[in-house]
Amino acid sequence: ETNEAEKVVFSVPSYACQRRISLDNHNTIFTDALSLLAEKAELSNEDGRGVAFRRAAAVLKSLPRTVTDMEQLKGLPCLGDHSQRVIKDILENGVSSEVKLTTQNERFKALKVLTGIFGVGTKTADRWFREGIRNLTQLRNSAPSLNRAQQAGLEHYDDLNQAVTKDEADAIGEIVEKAVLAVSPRSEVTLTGGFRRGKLTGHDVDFLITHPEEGKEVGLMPKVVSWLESRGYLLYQKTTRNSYLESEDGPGRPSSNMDRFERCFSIFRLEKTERLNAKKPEALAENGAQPQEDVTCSISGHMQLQDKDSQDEQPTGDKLWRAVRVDLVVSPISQFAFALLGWTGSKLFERELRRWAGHEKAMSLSSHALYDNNQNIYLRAASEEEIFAHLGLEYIHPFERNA
Ligand code: DCP
Ligand code: MG
Repeated sequence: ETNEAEKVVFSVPSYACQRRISLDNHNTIFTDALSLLAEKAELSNEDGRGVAFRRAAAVLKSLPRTVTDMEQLKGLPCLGDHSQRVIKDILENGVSSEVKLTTQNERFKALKVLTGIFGVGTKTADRWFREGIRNLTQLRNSAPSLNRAQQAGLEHYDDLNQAVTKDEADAIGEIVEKAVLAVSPRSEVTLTGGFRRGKLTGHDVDFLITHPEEGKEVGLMPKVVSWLESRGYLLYQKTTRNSYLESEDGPGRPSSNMDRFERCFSIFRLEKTERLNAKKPEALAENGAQPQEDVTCSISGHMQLQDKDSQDEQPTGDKLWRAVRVDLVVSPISQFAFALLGWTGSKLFERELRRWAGHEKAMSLSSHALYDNNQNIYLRAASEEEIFAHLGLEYIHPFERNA
């Protein structure tokens, strides 16, 4: 009977956007290894190799059960020689020797720590590594010039490298919604990114903001940011303005994958409430705060918590707040479906959608629009379902975009 199971041959379509990939991954032992090797490639500027490993991992994520025999991989797409060697190594030895070597590699370890700082990319991390910097202590002591983002990133390093929970994402969602409705009552806020795909944790929280009336979203971001800033919710923010209309490459043909929406990269200061920090109910009691259903998101809650600022100075060692990375994006309603699809991810799912559009349909997909290069027209869409239909793809629910 076990023999029977081992003979199971899988069939998988070649583009990740044709597959339903839930969070229920039966092959983490392989996909963790392949993802780590993708990361190693990306840290070495070998992007092509990185994508190859990510595509291989996405094939294994889509399988209905654990791979137990190399025979089962016959006919599967995206599994190159290198990925197959890694899988074989794990099947035979329980671990991949290449992964083991990588995790012990000085450069890999250092670049992981350094690129873990918000605002630090591979190029900067690599320069620091070549200057002999291997960790945060050495970085702090060598005092290279840091930009404002990197300073904030270094200051909040531990918080920002601690996973954000869904509860924390929801608490921030309520604050963002309050801010948006305060400055523009009919505007709408949507949680995107990994949390929209059903993930229970993430490295940040992503929101898309729009207004039901075209044009009314203009000027929204600075007002939202001011509202948040004046109430002490932002530890850092940098807003980049919308450059879509002035871009020369045209909406259907963006020069890069980077979209041109007005975007705010921020670091939120999130108060730890009873709800978010059930382990320390005494912390609130000590500060004289009344336990409340939803302290974080009420104005009164914020006032109480401001009182606590003085308490932060006390040598309790327990911070009463944490830093969380939050991305805000504003889209006009006419582009909302494209922005939602583009900001829900996963990154590989997005890349595969664009590859499918270009190679299979002669269309150009971005987070702003879909252009048909045969008919030379833009294809409108008011929902994600319509975009999948234009692309000739079966609709894939966000929960199944975890490629
Ligand atoms: N995205 C994009 N182009 C960018 C930035 C992001 O297309 N320049 C998309 C792809 C991502 C999504 O937006 O899936 C959100 O970006 P994140 O980096 O936050 O990725 P996730 O939310 O998927 O992961 P995590 O849970 O780690 O935050
Ligand atoms: Mg995210």
